[in-house]
Amino acid sequence: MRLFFGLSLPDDVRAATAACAVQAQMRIPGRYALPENHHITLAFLGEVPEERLLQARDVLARCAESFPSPALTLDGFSHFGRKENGILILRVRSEPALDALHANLVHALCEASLPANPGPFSAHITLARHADVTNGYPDCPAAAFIAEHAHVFLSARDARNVLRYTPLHTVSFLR
Ligand code: 3AM
Repeated sequence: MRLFFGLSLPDDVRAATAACAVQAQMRIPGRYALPENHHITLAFLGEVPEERLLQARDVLARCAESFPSPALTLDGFSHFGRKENGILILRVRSEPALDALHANLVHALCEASLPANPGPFSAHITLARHADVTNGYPDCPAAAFIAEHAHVFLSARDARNVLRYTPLHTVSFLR
């Protein structure tokens, strides 16, 4: 099973990111993600045997329980890669910064002999791939929330071959 660790968005924030994506589509061609798939990746594992899922959850739980619930702010559009064919994202600011959590997760995954992609890490929400941002970005209203939970997500295609990110396990941050 293909797994990653991440944060889900509260309904009002997801509505805001969906609205930003609608605005962006008028100016920025690309392959847009389903709004229900909008999320913040903390660490990407990749293929993990099903019998190791609970070990992956325990790694996330141990790292999250010592990390204060992060306060997150969406910080406008940006992109990774080339302007003509890149990944359209919303930048995410976090207090405390998620970089330390990402580094702890990668370290703990390696210690548990689970796969981990070491990065580079930059907190973001992916809106579209193969995006052409040469005409610039529209405005995106600010949105903020506190994440109290993190999830082990399954990345899998459904019966209609649509990619879905499904939270399989939920763990709590330090309050
Ligand atoms: O949408 P974002 O960027 O948050 O890009 C993939 C997505 O993140 C990333 O994992 C999330 C769920 O699929 N991803 C996919 N393959 C990856 C890889 N080989 C990867 N991240 C790092 N290495």
